[in-house]
Amino acid sequence: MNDLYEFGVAGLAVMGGNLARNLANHGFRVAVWNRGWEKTEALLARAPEAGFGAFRTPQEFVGALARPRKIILMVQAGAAVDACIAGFLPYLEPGDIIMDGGNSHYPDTVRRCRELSERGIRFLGVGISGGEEGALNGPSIMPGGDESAWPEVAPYLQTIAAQVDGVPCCDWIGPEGAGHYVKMVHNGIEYADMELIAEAYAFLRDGLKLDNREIGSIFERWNGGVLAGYLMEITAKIFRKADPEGEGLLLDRILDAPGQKGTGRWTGVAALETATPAPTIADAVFQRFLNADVELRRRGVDLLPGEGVALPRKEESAAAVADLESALYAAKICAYAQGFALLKAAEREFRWPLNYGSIALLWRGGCIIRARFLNDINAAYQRDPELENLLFDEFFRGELAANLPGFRRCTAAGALAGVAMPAIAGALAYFDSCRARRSAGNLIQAQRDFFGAHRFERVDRPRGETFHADWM
Ligand code: NBP
Repeated sequence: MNDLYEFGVAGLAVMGGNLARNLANHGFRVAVWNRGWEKTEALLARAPEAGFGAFRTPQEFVGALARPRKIILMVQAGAAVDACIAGFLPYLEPGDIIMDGGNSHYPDTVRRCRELSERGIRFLGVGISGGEEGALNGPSIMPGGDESAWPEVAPYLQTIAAQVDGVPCCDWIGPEGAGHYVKMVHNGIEYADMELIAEAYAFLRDGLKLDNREIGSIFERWNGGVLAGYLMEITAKIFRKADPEGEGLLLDRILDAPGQKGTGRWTGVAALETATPAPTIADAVFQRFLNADVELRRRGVDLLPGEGVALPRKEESAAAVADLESALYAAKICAYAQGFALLKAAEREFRWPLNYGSIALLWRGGCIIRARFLNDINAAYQRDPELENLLFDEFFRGELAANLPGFRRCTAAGALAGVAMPAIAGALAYFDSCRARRSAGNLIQAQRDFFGAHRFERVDRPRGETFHADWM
């Protein structure tokens, strides 16, 4: 049995290849397989020291693994995952473990968990964040599914994960699709974080008319404070990257048409499906669509009016920049509050018990949204594991109170200057909606009852008792 491999990696593109190397770097004996041989060959050439066992067929690959077999799939989400499972199944035995480390949509993971458990195979949906660099040096790992498999794979996954303060950024999330759901929400928050930073850039560039050097040093300074995190750090670096093909900054030569692969959209859909307000995350997705429509915007420049009101001159812009920092921080708190509300919705909807504080901890390292601020979120859930909304935590209430004047002034300034800042403005509206003693929902109810006899509740009667008025 000694010549058998202890862990199998299937799918050797950037993520799988690097994850396999990460495992080998930690001393694990790893077998690898890829549908086509080219990627296997390239990996063997790139990492001869890893001692991989490389196999050409699913049968040889599965046969080379010690039982219970532990195989992580690192292939394209969707049909490729089902194809791999179908290819391995004839050679697997009850008790074997398949992990899907790709960005699979959580309903697919729920389905695969159920289908495979009928065959006695233990399936895990394992969210992995951190891109190719994270896969090699320590990603954030979010495993969910058949919990009986967790003690057997934990020594591998927790060893290769990022470590922060001696704690691995990998812990058990919950049943069935919980791991991939949490990864999806991570990506939704990532969309929001990126959009908020991009809106700050737009405000500095188009509202305050600062130049790239000035904007870069502002991001650099912010990365030393409450906004510190990986995205802020790489943003500051982007402002130092010269165009290798000519004069000036590379950023100025990049077409302003953002792409997306769909996980942000899934988060927006999950918010709609679970009736969870997540406007900042949804705005981030919508804004990518709108910005990607370069042709529409080109026509809009000619057709639409809208000269903004000039903001303070450059020399007097320090106060506006301070307000922007407040707005960015407060909006970020709102975006994370929405993300954690989505996790709470999953707990309700799917009966997946989730540990919010632990989820915040495993996002502290390895992943794209890693930031100092996640320690504060963990502390909030330590204070109250059942916290209804992150905004209600005492620490965050204090932070919001301190930053609210700047948040409001900056949002107003952006609107006056004609700079589109939907995520920042939407976050402020979310905040104000969460604190509205009396919303405008009474008028909506009146309208609904007027045109559709949908009935309404009265403030002076018990909840649940409904009324209809003769509006004419
Ligand atoms: P890709 O998502 O580009 O997928 C390529 C891999 O899928 C290749 O190994 C390819 O094999 C394999 N594959 C395909 Br396509 N169809 C297959 C099939 N029918 N049967 C078996 N294998 C098939 O790879 P990646 O960028 O390394 O990402 C892997 C997973 O990790 C994805 O789910 C991705 O969303 C996720 N992820 C990626 C990142 C990132 O930064 N790239 C970050 C986090 C998560 P072939 O060589 O034979 O074509």
